[in-house]
Amino acid sequence: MKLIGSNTSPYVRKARLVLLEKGIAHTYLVDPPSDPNSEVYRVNPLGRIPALILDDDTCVFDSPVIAEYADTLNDTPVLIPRHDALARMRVKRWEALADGIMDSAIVVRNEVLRPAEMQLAATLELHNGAITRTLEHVAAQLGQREWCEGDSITLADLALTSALAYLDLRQSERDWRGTHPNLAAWFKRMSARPGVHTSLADNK
Ligand SMILES: N[C@@H](CCC(=O)N[C@@H](CS)C(=O)NCC(=O)O)C(=O)O
Repeated sequence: MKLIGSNTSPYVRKARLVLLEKGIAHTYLVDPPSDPNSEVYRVNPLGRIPALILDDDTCVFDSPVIAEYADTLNDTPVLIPRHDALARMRVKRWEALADGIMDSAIVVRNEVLRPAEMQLAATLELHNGAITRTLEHVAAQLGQREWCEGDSITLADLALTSALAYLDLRQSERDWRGTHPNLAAWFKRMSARPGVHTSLADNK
């Protein structure tokens, strides 16, 4: 299978982290939609990455669908609980929080790329506020636990890792480590995992 993406997309990083963590053989191809010849336009009418192209040319998108599909391919490890409906919901809810941080950070990124006189302060405030509140929430939920949910790694950990890596890339002025030392310690532990380490090497 082939994962089409870009190194700066947090949704791509999340999908890639799932494939790497589960040891699923794949080719990772940097082929962003900013290139009008990107293969993504052939396989995903939305023209968005990540897109996972299976060997029979089936295309899987978007990142929650890729994560869910990939998780069914093996049990090493199971990243989304299979049988406990509440635990499953909680993992998916962590993913929604992480994706929400990514969504808001991308809105902020696009806004600050506009000429200063065209930037909407209300938009920046709204989305930076959402990120700040969500970081407070996830830090409180995590506390001193080793994993976001349950007693082993799940999609929740990989999604949050990707969201925080994106803040490092685009909002380096945001001192989330200083504000939330427990998140910083958890992220440091996550970063030592081989798959995370590989994926963070190109977070630039
Ligand atoms: N909800 C989608 C979001 C995907 C997305 O917006 N990807 C961005 C890159 S970060 C993209 O492809 N943007 C190109 C476009 O929208 O034209 C997911 O989780 O996969």
